[in-house]
Amino acid sequence: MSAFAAVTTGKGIGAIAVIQLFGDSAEIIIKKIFEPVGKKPLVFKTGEILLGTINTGSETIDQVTLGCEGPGHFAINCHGNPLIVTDIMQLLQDNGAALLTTEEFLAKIFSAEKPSGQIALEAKLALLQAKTIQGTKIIVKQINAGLTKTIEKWLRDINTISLEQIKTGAEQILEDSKIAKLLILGCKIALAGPPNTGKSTLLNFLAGRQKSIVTDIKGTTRDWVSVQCIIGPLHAELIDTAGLDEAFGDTIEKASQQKAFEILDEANLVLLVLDNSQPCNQLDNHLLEKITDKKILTILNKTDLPAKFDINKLPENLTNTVQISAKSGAGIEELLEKIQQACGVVNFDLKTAICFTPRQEKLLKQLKNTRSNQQALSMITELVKGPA
Ligand SMILES: Nc1nc2c(ncn2[C@@H]2O[C@H](COP(=O)(O)OP(=O)(O)OP(=O)(O)O)[C@@H](O)[C@H]2O)c(=O)[nH]1
Ligand SMILES: [Mg+2]
Repeated sequence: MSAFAAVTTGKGIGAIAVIQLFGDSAEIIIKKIFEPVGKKPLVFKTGEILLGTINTGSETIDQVTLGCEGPGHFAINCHGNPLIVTDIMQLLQDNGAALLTTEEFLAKIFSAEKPSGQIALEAKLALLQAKTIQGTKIIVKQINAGLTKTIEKWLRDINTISLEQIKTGAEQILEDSKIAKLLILGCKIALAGPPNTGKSTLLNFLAGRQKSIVTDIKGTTRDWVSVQCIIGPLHAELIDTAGLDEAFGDTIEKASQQKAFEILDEANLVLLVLDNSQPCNQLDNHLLEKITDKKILTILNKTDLPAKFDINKLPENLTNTVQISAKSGAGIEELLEKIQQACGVVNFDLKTAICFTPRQEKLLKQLKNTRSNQQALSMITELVKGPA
């Protein structure tokens, strides 16, 4: 006999909070702690809502409505004061319920609903984490199309398809998943470059408010500053960093530059902001070395001033450029387009087969390196059914 409980509304103060209880012994627990108004005999019918109180035996904790969600599944709608919620959770635990996080709880409910396979179950859970509507759509498409369809085809054709085809297919899914991940979980975009090029001005323009301090003194930004913004289908965290220049020297500047490099390491895309009104020698070698492996979009800023920058002198990996004036907003539309292109999300087909959990990713990586059809078959089966 077991029961599981979780708070399924958001954390913090609210008018109401919902605590859900599920499992073989859920009904027994509810009978112990819930008293209906009017002391009617307790009969639970799926879909019914009862008004009553939650009691410890010696005292009443709260007046609640109790939703009968299904056999052994209840929703206690209590008042949203976190202290009341904690007391009810404690009472449920004292009566034998295991306390779970929302995700853990939903995983139990979804598995009990017997979804049409492991991928459908994982999709339901992954939907909770998606940052954009586009992201939720991609996940939903994996249930009846996308990943599921590809796997079903592999299984159907397992005797005729070559191992090479399966391996290439797995590789393609892993590649496409990198783009889908940006759409589902959001992306980090770092603004980097030499001091005084207009990184903070650009961040403020994109944020629509004065989030970062702007001055004409080199080294104004020290600590990093970030804002969340929507760029087409992307949920992006834009991060302004300290200007990078080897000539700089005090301890604080070194620390802020170190932090800037750490941010660059984690970024999905680097916006390298250069000053179009200054000559090319502003490019710092140390910075160039640090971003060799990154996706880079080079921004030539301050186009409202006379140009001194020779675009032809840019190294090969920096030639994806866009010209803007962060001060006037000229070129910003093109910049937003180019960010989406650089992230590969323009016209991304939502039905593309992708993986969206670490379990799926691990199995696809194994599949990519598999050496026999037999091994491939067991990996594909595990992918669709979950661990044996
Ligand atoms: N004319 C012109 N000036 C700009 C533009 N963008 C920024 N500036 C000016 O350039 C100076 C530096 O701007 P910031 O945004 O602080 O530059 P930064 O790259 O963040 O500088 P650090 O934090 O020192 O690395 C300020 O005086 C801005 O007003 C632009 O598009 N045109
Ligand atoms: Mg700055």
